[in-house]
Amino acid sequence: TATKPAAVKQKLDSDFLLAEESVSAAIIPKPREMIRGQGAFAINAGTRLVAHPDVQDLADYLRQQFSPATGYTFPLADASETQNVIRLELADVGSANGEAYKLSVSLSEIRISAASKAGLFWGVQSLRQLMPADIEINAPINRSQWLVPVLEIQDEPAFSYRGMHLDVSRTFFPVEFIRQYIDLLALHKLNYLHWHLTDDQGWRIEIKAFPKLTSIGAWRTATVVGHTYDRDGLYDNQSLGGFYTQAQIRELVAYAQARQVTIIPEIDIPGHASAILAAYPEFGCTGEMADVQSNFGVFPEVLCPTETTFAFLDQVFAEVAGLFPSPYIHVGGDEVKTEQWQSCDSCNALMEREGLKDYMALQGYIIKRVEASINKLGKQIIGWDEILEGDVNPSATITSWRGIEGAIHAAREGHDAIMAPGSHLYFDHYQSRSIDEPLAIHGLTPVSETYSFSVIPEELAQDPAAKRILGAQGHLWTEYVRTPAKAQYMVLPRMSALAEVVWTDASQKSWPDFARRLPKMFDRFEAAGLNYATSVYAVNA
Ligand code: TNX
Repeated sequence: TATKPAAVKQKLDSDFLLAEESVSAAIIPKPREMIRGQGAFAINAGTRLVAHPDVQDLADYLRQQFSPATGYTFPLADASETQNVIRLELADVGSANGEAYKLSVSLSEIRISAASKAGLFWGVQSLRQLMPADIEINAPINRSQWLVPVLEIQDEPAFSYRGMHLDVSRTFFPVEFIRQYIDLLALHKLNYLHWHLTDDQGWRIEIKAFPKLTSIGAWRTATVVGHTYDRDGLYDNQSLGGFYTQAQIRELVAYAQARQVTIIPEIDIPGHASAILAAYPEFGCTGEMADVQSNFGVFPEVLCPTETTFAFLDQVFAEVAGLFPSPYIHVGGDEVKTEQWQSCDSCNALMEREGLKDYMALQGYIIKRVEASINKLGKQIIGWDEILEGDVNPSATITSWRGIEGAIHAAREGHDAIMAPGSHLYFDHYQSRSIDEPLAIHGLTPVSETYSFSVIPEELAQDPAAKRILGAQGHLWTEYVRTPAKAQYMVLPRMSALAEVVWTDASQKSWPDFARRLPKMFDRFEAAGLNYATSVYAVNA
């Protein structure tokens, strides 16, 4: 019998296996351009890496990601090697977008090219999603090869800000979970983690100059009144509090950096200040000690705009800036109750002196003072959309949560803005009407609703201000999210929908197409041992 040339034989083998295993190219977020070819590349024990010394960190990441399940070591090969290699190369890919990448899979090699490490990293994520789902299993899988379909991808994100928020005040999550959350962002090509570190229910970041913020402010007692944290019966001592040490934060920042994720810390001021005032009542207007709150709600505790308070904030932000390389620090500014300012003589005197017409202007004054000192630390501020009411500087970026109007208004006034409307992007809401949904807050935000969100609203379609909309982010507030498993459930798969909202060009979004790719993502979540919601299949979803 005639022997077939090796390449033909490999192609026939891989076609056969393709049919057997139905190799899939169901990538989320959907790449800009993808052309499928014939056959598949087989990653096997002989597969080696070609990576320039400049991108060794990416080669290491690839091994960390692909070695546990495959058991392969992916040793380095010489750049001249053309058979059975995965090649990572820094190269121009003909796009002005710094995060663009190209992924070419042929029968003999996989090549990922990009002008930046970020681009290469996103290319590796696409490769990851082209591999069988059990690549996500954190234990050796007995397979002789891992097929990747032959194809060409040219891809780049539509928006530069692609974020997820996480509230660790209402529920303190272990470092391990924060790492897992960062991994989920990376899988979805999301590049900002807005880390809500402080609130009435707990201060979660070690500040050396003010140790009581964590020795007192990170812990609450379990009073059970009204909307308690205990509604779904998952209350335990562990969830009473905790905080991240500066050493842990540095590790998490490095972990995120290696995954192209920038962590933006939020120190929520001047409201949501109960935990601060439990530790240091002298920074409040009443002088009274507050409780670290055990219940859901918006509380009257606010910081008092005195020089002592500003000096305190300067020190806090200096330590925060030293820990996070992020160009941004989020300063909160949401839901400020003004009663304590109203009955504070020095506040009223200050308003008189500064010509501040109302209490929102007083909040604006505070934000502007804080912005000036944060700018001196080389950082920009972000604030929730309420800060717009206080006449803040256009240099402040706005997170628009009470709808999209805040962002539209902000963009027209010359602010950068991030879309964050609760209606589509709050993942603490219910995902379906199913009776089986676990306890959630507020409204109903099915994954299809999240998917339908347009980052650039019609109002801005013809407006040059549209370029000020940097992108969008999803949120996980955790009043009713008591465990990592429930946190996973609430964000998956809405995070997958968000990924497509911010990465994929609006013209290429298609719900039916997304819904066909989603089961492959579920396979991945399953393999990774993650909890996720299948409510998308519920009758009334
Ligand atoms: C409003 S969104 C809040 C949070 C709550 C959330 C619950 C925002 C800036 N403030 O304090 O956790 O609603 O969905």
